[in-house]
Amino acid sequence: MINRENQVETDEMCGEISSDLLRHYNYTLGRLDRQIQPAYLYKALALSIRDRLMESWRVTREQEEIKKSKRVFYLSLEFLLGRALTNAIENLELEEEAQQALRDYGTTLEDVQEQELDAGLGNGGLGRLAACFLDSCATLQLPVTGYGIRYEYGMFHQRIERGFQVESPDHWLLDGNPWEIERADRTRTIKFYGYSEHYTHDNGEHGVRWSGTSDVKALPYDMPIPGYRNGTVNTLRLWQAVASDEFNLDEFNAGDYTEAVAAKNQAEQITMVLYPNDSSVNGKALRLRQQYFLASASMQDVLADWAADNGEDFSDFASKHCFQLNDTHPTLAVAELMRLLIDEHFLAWDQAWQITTQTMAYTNHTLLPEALEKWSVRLMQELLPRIMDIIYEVNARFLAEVTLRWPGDTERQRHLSLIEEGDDPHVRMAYLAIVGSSSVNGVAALHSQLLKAGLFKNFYELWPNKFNNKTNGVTPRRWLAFCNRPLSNLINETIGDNWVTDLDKLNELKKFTNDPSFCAKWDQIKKSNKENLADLVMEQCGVQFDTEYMFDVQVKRIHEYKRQLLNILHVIHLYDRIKRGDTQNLKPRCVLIGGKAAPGYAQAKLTIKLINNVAAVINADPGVASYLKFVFLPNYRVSSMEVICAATDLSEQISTAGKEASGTGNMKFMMNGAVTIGTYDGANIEILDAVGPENFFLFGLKVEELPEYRRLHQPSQIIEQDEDLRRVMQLLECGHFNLFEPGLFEPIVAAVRNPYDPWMVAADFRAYIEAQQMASNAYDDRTSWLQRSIMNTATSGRFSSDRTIREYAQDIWKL
Ligand code: 26Q
Repeated sequence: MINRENQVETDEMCGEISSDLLRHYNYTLGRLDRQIQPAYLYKALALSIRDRLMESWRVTREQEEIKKSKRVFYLSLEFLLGRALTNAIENLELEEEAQQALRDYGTTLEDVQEQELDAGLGNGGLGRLAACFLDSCATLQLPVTGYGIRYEYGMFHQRIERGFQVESPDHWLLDGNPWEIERADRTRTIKFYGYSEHYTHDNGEHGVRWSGTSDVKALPYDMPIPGYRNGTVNTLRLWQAVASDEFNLDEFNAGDYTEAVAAKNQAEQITMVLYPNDSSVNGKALRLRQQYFLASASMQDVLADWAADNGEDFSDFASKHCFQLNDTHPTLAVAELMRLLIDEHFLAWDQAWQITTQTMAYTNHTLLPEALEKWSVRLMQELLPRIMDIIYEVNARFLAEVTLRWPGDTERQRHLSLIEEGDDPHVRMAYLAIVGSSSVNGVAALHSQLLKAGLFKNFYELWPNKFNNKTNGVTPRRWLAFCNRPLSNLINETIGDNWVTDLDKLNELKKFTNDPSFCAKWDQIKKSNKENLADLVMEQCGVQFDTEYMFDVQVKRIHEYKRQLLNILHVIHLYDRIKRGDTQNLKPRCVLIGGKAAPGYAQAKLTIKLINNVAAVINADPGVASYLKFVFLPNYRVSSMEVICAATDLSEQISTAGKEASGTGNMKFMMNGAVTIGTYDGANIEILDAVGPENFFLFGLKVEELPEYRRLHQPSQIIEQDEDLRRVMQLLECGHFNLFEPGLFEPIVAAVRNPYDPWMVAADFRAYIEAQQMASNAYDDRTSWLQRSIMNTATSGRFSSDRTIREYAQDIWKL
């Protein structure tokens, strides 16, 4: 239930937005400009809006303290928030007043919002999911706090030079962040290095303390998370590393000033930069430091609040707390909670373990083996000796349990051990998360199924009840109501506005698929959204997109398993058809690909280069222009998706089956009336199920078919026997797209021809081309296409993160 009872009158504190805006401009920011500067206008508006959040924020916090109800903490190394201004304004229902105030300055909210940099504190899906979840928790008025890291540099900025990705730092805090509040009073101390010291308490009992450490301070910054028009404002607390005085003092005593400053740098490095790899781990010590830093600061923060109210009585702690681990990245929280309870609050192991396992819950986001975190025991021993002790002890007790269940089965013990043995033993973080949690969930039905059958099979046999599914969702506020105003206005006129907090209501749109006037409006809105995207493409790529053409879009991180390459092969195939005059049935398209490649991922970077080279050939050929445009949109991020998803006709979700855990872009496109062309993978399966096969272009091998096909896979034979694929490969191999860069794309050609190609590109080519032709034909019949588009929006209710969060709240958090 959404209510407004804690909606606070802020009138006493705030005047009109327009007068506050002026006050902040002149006094807070100290500007005396004759000519209004847009960057400062944005800031003054943001501060005016923030003022209006403050009172509700305080009240939300106070009411939580009074209620003493169970609280949930969402622990994540990433929160990909994007922009905050429009989101806050819309959630507070201040749009008209803000627009009115901006009119005095001859500008609009749309223009001012462009001044805000995205908060890019995440790589992609996992980070954006955390942001959507916080939005839903605030909207559902659930007592959920986010804990994360305040990276000085977020996700890198991508630009394209000579077709290649070039990264530059994203110094997003350079001009200050009007949305954050520093909370110096809540600073925590984080230990590193040192050793475990055993001692005897006064009462004769044995105790351990972590001594001889180098400490780093964790300084929190709070960001407000407003709910949708309900007076609730939750908190995202982001930790920044600051050198501690003691840290410096030691060095000063040694008399070396420069060493001291260097040490300060080392401490503050911890939160300097977000690691930009999203699908493989790198084993860097700094990343481990980040993970422990977040885990320790957050667990100390929660325990300090508890101890302030309850002293050393932890008997009720487990019933009042839940910690949701966003992948294994914050999993050291399991060991850290044990350490704090045992070493600092003097609980016995068994009580501490019961509290820990009852409060922790783990979400897995990947099946790719290279993305499973493992940390070298040697590294952990050195950096976090006391934590390593605890992990060994957890493992010993766990393996004893395994032995009881399967006596004498040493093979199974070896497989289940938290430590992967060998020359260089490693801690298996997913195993620590499973053993330390009461819930383990995947992020789409297929994914959760595959976890039980494959990766975590042994654990599933041991604890079948821990395992569950929570299919991802996205917030319908940002991803429909705010990013697609024209469409949401039409929906409001047609079925009312309850859908914003009850997305299943969109089902009522089904009735209008045969209403010509409704369909005409739907068509018109898509067209005008396409004009916005065409403007962006012109500005960023210098290519003219024609809004009559089908807009065919794939935006996501660049990875081989996501198969941007398959998309490129289709584009080359269309180009080839045009060049050889096979244009019957060929319907015009604008194809857009966007996304960042991890800086160390050579094949992904080469894929970007190939897109740009193919695009250059296609867009330079006047004979092709009436059928095909192709671009790579640089620096894909949250704020570009807000324009893109509203303007897309065809959504590309074409991963190799079993590789995409869920996908969430697929849901944003669907909500905005795009039709999916996709494989039977992740949440695509549930999208297909919701919208029906006539409104989805399904193709490709299924998970259960893959092993057999892999065994027999002979790409060169497929190429030989498929005239179209042969011609496409011919164009690639003869250097048609790299006349002056000979051999450049050999690794890509080799990948397609590789009989062990893990991504099975050649195997799915024919099915993909046929599905694409069906999509083209369908688009050509505009009336039925509109029905498909409406049906996609109408059946997207299940993919609201409100639904997902209700499931977490009920099944895992027990709120
Ligand atoms: C780990 C260790 C060291 C450095 C980096 C990392 C790291 C960072 C980010 C590993 C993975 C990620 C991000 C993964 C991710 O975004 N996964 C996606 O999660 C989505 C939300 O559940 C799913 O929809 C996608 O299918 C999944 O790929």
